[in-house]
Amino acid sequence: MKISFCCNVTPPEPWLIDLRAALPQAFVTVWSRGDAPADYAVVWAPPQQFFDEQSQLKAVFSMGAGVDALLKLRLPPASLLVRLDDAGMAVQMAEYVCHAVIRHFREFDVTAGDVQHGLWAQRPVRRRADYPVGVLGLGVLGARVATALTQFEIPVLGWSRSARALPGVRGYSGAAQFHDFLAATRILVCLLPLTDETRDLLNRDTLSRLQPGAYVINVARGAHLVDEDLLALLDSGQLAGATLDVFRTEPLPADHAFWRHPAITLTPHTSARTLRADSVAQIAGKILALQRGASVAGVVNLEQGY
Ligand code: NDP
Ligand code: OXD
Repeated sequence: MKISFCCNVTPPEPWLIDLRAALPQAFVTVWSRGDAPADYAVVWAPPQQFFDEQSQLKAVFSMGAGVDALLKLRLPPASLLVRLDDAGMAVQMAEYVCHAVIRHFREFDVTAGDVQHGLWAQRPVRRRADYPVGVLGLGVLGARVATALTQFEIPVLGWSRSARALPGVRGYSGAAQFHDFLAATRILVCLLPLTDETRDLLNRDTLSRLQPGAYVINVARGAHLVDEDLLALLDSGQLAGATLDVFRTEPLPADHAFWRHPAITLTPHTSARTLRADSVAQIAGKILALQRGASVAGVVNLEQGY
């Protein structure tokens, strides 16, 4: 069995070592032009030429959970596209989002600023019931985040395409319930995949439907959010602030207004990192399952786009 590795954002050698250790029967190489056909590919942001040459792949394994960039390419018609299915990302995402929600709800940034100025000032106590958190997307990551948030006794709502029942989470589904979900949300978390249906979903109209003084946390993809609309709503005071981990252009250009906006906290696409050991274990297990003719989780539905 031959596995081709194609990724130029991380040194390949540690991945090759781990893949070879997990699949000693496999021949694992870094792809170069003109290579012989491989059976499986492990990729992040490959060039189109990779798929044009490797047109007989049985399965393509994404080194991330989001496959929007891969779906812009022409994939081998007969190959499965398999995304990372948690692989250690869900707990990181839960840490990141809970931290952002609590930092905002408890006004820890304001207190830190007061302390820096030598000020002993206790903030008025806020009621949890006044800060319902709405999670867009209740998949592998969104469900973990929503469930983690319930531990803090904050009201938690979730929105997904199909109805999802999670203990302690008020579920909304489909376009018909989207506006009701927004109207009931004060802190909005985006964990949707980027598809034709979800691109630009966080815009002036939808963000204006949130409760007054709402807070936005985008950890999914930059293109979910219309940057100018967020800035306008922050500047008008309709929104209280935002924590952003993902951007339309990454790295975020040095002259982008998000860098300097006082109500925006930003991080460099770091909310849930791909963990090599967990990812290799998951990919190797799935390759063995496919070799046995078994089905695997995380196969992307190409029509839905996630
Ligand atoms: P999943 O595919 O497991 O979950 C997607 C969820 O979104 C599902 O609940 C799905 O509904 C819902 N959904 C999709 N389209 C719609 C729609 N049109 N309307 C309503 N709901 C919709 O994805 P993951 O949880 O694994 O990952 C989510 C995204 O997080 C990734 O696509 C990626 O972009 C991003 N990500 C970001 C990272 C970072 O570091 N910032 C790291 C990893 C991922 P249903 O349940 O009905 O199918
Ligand atoms: C992913 C990501 O999709 O890192 O896994 O954003």
